[in-house]
Amino acid sequence: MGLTRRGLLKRSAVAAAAIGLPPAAVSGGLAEESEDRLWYRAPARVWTEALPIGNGRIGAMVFGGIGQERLQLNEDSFWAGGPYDPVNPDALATLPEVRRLIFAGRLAEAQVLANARLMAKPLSQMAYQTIGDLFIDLPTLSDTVRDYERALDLDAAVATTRFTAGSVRHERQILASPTHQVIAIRLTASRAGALDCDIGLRSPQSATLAIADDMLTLSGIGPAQDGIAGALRFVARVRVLRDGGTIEPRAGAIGVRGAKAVTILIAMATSYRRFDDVTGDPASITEAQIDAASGLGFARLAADSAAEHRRLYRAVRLDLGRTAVADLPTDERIRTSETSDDPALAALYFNYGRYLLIGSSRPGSQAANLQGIWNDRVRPPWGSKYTININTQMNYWPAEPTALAECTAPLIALVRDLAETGARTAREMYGARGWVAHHNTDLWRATAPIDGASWGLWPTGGAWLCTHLWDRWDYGRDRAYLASIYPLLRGAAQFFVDVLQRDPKTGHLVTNPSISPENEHHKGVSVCAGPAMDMQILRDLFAQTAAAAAILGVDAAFARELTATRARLAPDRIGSAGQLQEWQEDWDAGAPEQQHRHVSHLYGLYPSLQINPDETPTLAAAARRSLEIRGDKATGWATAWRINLWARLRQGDHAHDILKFLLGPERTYPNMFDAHPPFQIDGNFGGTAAIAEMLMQSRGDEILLLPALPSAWASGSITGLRARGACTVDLAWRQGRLTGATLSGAVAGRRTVRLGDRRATVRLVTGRAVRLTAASFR
Ligand code: FUC
Repeated sequence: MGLTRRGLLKRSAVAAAAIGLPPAAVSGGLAEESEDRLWYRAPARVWTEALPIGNGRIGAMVFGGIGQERLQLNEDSFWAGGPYDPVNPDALATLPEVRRLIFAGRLAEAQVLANARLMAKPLSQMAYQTIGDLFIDLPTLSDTVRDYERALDLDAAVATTRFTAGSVRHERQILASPTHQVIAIRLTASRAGALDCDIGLRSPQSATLAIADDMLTLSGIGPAQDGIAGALRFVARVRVLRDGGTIEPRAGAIGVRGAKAVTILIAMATSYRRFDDVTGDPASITEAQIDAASGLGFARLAADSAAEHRRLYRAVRLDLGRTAVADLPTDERIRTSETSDDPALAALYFNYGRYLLIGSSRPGSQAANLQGIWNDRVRPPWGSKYTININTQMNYWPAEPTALAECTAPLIALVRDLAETGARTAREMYGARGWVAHHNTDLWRATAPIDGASWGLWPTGGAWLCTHLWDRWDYGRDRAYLASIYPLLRGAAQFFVDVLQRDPKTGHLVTNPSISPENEHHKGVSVCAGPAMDMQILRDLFAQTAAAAAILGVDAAFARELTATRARLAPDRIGSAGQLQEWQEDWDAGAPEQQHRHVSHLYGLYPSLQINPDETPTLAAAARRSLEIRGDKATGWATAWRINLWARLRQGDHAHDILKFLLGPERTYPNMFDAHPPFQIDGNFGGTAAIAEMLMQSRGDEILLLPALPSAWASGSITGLRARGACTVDLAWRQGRLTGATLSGAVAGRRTVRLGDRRATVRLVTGRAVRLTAASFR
């Protein structure tokens, strides 16, 4: 079919030249087409074979059918329910008794009481929704065609479908424009007059469809859930523009006959403005978007959209080498990946992760939820919402190191909202100042504990999110930004200053009540005081808040209070199996699920920098022991977390073994979406972060080059990685050895660069690159 891919990317050669290598070091030749693509020889039969496009806010899953094309459609502010606020009115009065029972060791009783009187009502949160589907029926095409191929070009952010029917070559290009806020579809036929199609919209929502001339308008209202009425109005508009032929209304569709080409534009919006305001006007928003895009033409839409996508996507280039397997269609590569030698598949997974983050989280959009923005259900798994005891955080792990800092804007905006809704939960549930968020939130920014105490009674979700706000500072070093988020850190820290309890057994300060997400220490019992993860998160929160106050020259007394409170938090402990203890007491060995997916107590090793082989080798060894006991294989996201942890322990081959499992067919669907299972996007993002973590790590002013390079990636290069301290790092290696590195900093200063046990001290000067070779290290 002439469709297999040959040679490596031109840009890899350019990247190699930029760090002083001959192009041959990374490239086997020049290619005319992007290597960064997923491609297939048959249409998608199921949703997890379809290909995602997205502009952060709106997106579609493209099936690539022949006689019928299907685009499943999403808009990221379309959720069930409406503004609601679920604090349990009995909680504040019940809290002292729950605390007392926990400190008395009567944990099962405490859990029963917590379930009865602390948890939110309703007990669940609202679910993210699908808008519905666009169908393009092509009645004159049979399903027997030649030279079929569908692909997703990650660099251009375009999904394509191509085939030959009779003597006519058909082609479709589909994109979600970040610049013009429409999904645009271009259908062409190589012979004038050969294109016949009927374009229709269907929705599982309560909605009506209007057809007028060249426009379909679907208007509806979101569903109710758990007694919360559906409050969001939504509109999806489709405009059909043709080159040649005729256009006519048909039953529930717009018919085009005898065209040479057809352009279809889709706009979608809801009435959501804020968690407490649903007065937006989706009818006029979508009308204006469609009108503005209609005059531009597909070529201009595609060029603008690709340029804006590439501004972010091309910031990083990764080459891990290439074998002949890389010529195969993507689904075949995934199917055989656990036994094949396909380093380029890991690079594709990394590129896809960055593509997915750009496509599901951009300034002005909602934060990427459990499925990014891609969901075909009205009752999706776990509501496709924000689980903030790991999953939402993992979505953003690759953002800073892989140069997508801009994509964190929606997460920061989410935390800004939580600081408002969470202030009420802090006050009414805990009688505390500041703000709190438990293990889940949704579009309405609900913050009270849900789902039952063994999942939801965990007060540190918001505090963990705050560490992402700090990381944005640490990677970017923008003081105005730090000033803008400081009140959020302060409020999160304030809450814990008010609610921490003195453990009568040890005298340390601990959270109470809490859990170690979502693990049971005894059969059926999770509630406890001071799980290791809480203590670790609070050490970060207090240190980062105090550091921010010092940098900004504000709140000196509060910063001192935080430093003093931090010193009284219960320390990490090592248990009888040599493991890092998950709880204050050494319950680990008797806990019912030894291989539990969550590895909450290892937060200190990754993503936090508190535990590391240099400064805390004993704790790092204990963390390793815990990791060995937990095992390598888990759900998608939990597998990805383990890879990051092994990378922090600098065990490249072990990390790579687990990565192989993540990329295999049990944890990766044919469309490369992560399989929890079912689909959950966090594994994609955690895997992407892990690949970066294997190649480069940074801590304070230290940068570690190739800290966990596996033997399977003997030669390769990466450009554009970001280290803490506003520094860009390019690297190349051959036969497992560094051949060149380039550091360039936006902030001047000294950096210690490490290669294994050797070090090089580098003085960064703004705007000037520093080049290193293996010989630079002593
Ligand atoms: C947490 C995890 C589950 C799942 C859910 C969305 O509850 O323990 O595995 O990922 O979030």
